[in-house]
Amino acid sequence: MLRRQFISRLGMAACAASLLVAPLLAQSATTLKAADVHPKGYPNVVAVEHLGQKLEKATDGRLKVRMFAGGVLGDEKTMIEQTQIGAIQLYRVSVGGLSVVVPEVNAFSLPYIFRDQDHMRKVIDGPVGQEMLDKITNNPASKLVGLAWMDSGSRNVYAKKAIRTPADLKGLKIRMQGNPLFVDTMNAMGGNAISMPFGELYTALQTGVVDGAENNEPSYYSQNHYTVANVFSRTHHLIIPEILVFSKTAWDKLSKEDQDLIKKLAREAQMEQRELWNKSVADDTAKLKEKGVTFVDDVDVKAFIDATAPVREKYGAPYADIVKKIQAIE
Ligand code: BDP
Repeated sequence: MLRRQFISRLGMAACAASLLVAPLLAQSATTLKAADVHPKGYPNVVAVEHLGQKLEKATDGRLKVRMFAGGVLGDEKTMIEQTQIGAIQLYRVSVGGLSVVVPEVNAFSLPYIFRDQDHMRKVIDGPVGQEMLDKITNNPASKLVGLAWMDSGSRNVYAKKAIRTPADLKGLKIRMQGNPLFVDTMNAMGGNAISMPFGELYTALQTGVVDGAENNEPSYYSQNHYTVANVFSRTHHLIIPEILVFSKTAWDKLSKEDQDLIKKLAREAQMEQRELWNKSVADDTAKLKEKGVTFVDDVDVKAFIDATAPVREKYGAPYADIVKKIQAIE
């Protein structure tokens, strides 16, 4: 009797447990978590959401993507780590932040390495871009699969005053992404670099912890930085693309067919994001002008190119072969 009661209780408990666990398992088996520091509506976020919708349709709902936008899962560094351990499956990251994990990507983060945005696009769309994605995937320490590229325009300095020459940056504390290459770049440009996470920058600008920062128009607009630093000087010192990566742990659990499908949709997202990007830069620039932001176009770019030559040399030297290939692309 006692034994029967015990078994039936055990059965009930197991049943209750399976009711609890089954949906969780089903959910984690089919719902891929995607993350971004940018908010909903930002081109990268929209492109990944569309990828998710296509994936859901192509697999009859077997694979879905749930987007966690706006940095709700942490800053870039934390989210890279979460992707490596498989807590996030799909992550869009700036190559600037990825060099901690795959040092070679620094070749794409050198100041003035790309002649202009078109040059950068040709590189990422072609064999050199694919080679870099493969380097990410094949590096066992990365624990990431390099899926596709995204555009991030060019980065420009913004502060409360115009920056036309290296002398204009003298004495200004400028926030950079947390990568020694960027810190050296800003110091070579004439400013005093301070690195901090993206999410902390608005307050830092507001409270005067930093005097300025640098980024593209959509980031400057969507983060409201223009309200606290309203002069945007087109220094174009960095044209760093962004990467869509997949957690290797999660990737290895997918079938070859699903992997191929995700790769194909990621390449489509790369092309779609570019269109969204172009529109966003144009729209955001117009809105920023309406809000009274000053755009400085007569920047002495040559002076900044010359000033950063030692940085290109120092950080480019270990990847001279990649640098040569980039430069050879017309
Ligand atoms: C934006 C990138 C984002 C970076 C951010 C930054 O899209 O990935 O986190 O810059 O400056 O342009 O940290």
